Amino acid sequence: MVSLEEELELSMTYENFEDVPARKAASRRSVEDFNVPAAAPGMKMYRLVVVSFGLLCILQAALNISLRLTLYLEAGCNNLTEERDDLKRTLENYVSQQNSLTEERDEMKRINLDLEAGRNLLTEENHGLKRTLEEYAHYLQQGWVYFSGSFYRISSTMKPWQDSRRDCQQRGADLMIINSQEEQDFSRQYKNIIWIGLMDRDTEGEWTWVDGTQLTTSFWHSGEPNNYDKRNEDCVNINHHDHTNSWNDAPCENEYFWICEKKM
Ligand code: MMA
Ligand code: CA
Repeated sequence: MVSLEEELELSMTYENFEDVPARKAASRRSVEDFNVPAAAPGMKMYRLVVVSFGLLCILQAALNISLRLTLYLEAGCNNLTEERDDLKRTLENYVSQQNSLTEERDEMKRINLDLEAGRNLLTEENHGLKRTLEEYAHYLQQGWVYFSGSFYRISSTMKPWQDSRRDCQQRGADLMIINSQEEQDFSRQYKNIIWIGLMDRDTEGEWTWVDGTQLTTSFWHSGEPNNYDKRNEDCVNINHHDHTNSWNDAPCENEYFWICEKKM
């Protein structure tokens, strides 16, 4: 900006180079023009006010923009936070759902294993029952008589005790072992003298069943066992069918009928 004094000075400088009368007139005019001392400070103030106002406007606009930007960003941020929390919840739900599914699957696996084991047991049992059934069918077809868990067969020929036993063994059985009053009564229905699976051949006086067990409940006829007439009577038969106590000891070489038992 050029001050008034400077302008005057410039005008005076021009006078040296240009047309002097014209310069003089201009200089006079200039002095007249600037001869209003009250107008300069007002103008300054005016300009200052305008500039200040402008600056204030710019500041206000900047403040508005920054405020709006802040609000906008804050709203966006809140939205994102909500969205993130939503996603977190969804993820947690998925995780817990997956955990419960995993547990369910493991439980199913255990149940499946149990069921498989159960099925295997049943299959085994089924095979066992099949074999038993086939055995029952077999002995019934061969004419054996079923009584209280065993099949029995009376021979149609007579043999010594040892040969009788061998015959039973060849049929998958052995000579009869009597364990109860019921079995004893059952054995008395056959009216011939019949060998049973009892003897004291190994140790005299120590009566042993063919399965290796010692005699406990006995049904000796009165006076027996007696090794009659100092004979070696080491094998036992059912002799006195009309008595509950029907057993007699006799020489093993004697030939009698015999009764086989197949325990089922
Ligand atoms: C028969 C024989 C013996 C038995 C007596 C009992 C004669 O012999 O069976 O073993 O002890 O009878 O009288
Ligand atoms: Ca005897």
